[in-house]
Amino acid sequence: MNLDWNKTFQKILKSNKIALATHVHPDGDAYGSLLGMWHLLKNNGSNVTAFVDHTNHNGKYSFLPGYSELIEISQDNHEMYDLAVTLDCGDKGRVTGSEWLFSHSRQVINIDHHYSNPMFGHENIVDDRISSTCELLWKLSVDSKINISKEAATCLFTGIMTDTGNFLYENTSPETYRSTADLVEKGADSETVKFHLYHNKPLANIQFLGFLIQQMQVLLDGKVIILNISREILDNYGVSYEDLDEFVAFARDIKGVEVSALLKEMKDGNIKISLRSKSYFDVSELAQQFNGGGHQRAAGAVSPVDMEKTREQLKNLLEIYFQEKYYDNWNT
Ligand SMILES: [Mn+2]
Repeated sequence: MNLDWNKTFQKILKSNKIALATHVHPDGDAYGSLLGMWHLLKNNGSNVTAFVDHTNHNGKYSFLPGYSELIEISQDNHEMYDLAVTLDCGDKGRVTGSEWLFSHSRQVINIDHHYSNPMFGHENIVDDRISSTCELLWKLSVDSKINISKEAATCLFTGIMTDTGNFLYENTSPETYRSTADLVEKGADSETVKFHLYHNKPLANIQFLGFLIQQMQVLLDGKVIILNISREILDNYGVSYEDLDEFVAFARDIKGVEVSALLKEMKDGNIKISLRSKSYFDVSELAQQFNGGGHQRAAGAVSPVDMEKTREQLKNLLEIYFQEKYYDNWNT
């Protein structure tokens, strides 16, 4: 671990009034790192507030300890913070209440693991080789010898589980397993996490999955699957935004598929693109073609043109990538 990062982490521990935030449409690593950091700082005696935007959220992560203490971001809040820490945010625009947060804090520290992170903080602890922001927080805590409470451990454990796809993805290193073992030893409530994330799926989601499977488009000799979801369909099934991740992962897991894409019509008419790949395709590069970003195996972007045009652009780009960059992988 970079020595400067430990210094930066010490600086957070010594700061007076701290605001924490994560990205919009938070996932398990976002909530896990936000609440994990909140518990670490509370235990350290810091004055800390964790901010969220719960709009369009179904409370999938409301079992996490400290969830009810999260504060909704509000433009009416005129407090100034000595320090803001952003967690798991791949760029400044993805930070919840980004403008408000940057104008109400004297300094911003960016803690993240996205490969395309442009280092938007005054100081940055960004390691794209690590599985999750939660694993990074675990490492920073262990190196600075601060106490990890069982509440903090449960939160960090959750982010590691979700960002590694339960240790299936190649971002899972020996250190990832060590961090998880250590968190369980420190009291992480793995049973509760497993129940809420994997054994408690809403029936509507499974029915929706049935619909998606019926209408999925198999392209490029079965190497690619595209799923598209109109606003109307999503409303009809009552499936929430944060649950869509598992559907795109489901399509990627099919034999022979390298890339899966989910195109979702948003309220403003733009199309949200979620991309996943299995073993060699760098989908963050593909997402960048749509001004998005992410990781090599999971990335996303927003397209300003309609569903039909977005799908055509995506199809054409995929074809070019497979013919040029990934030609050698074609028959594998
Ligand atoms: Mn993450």
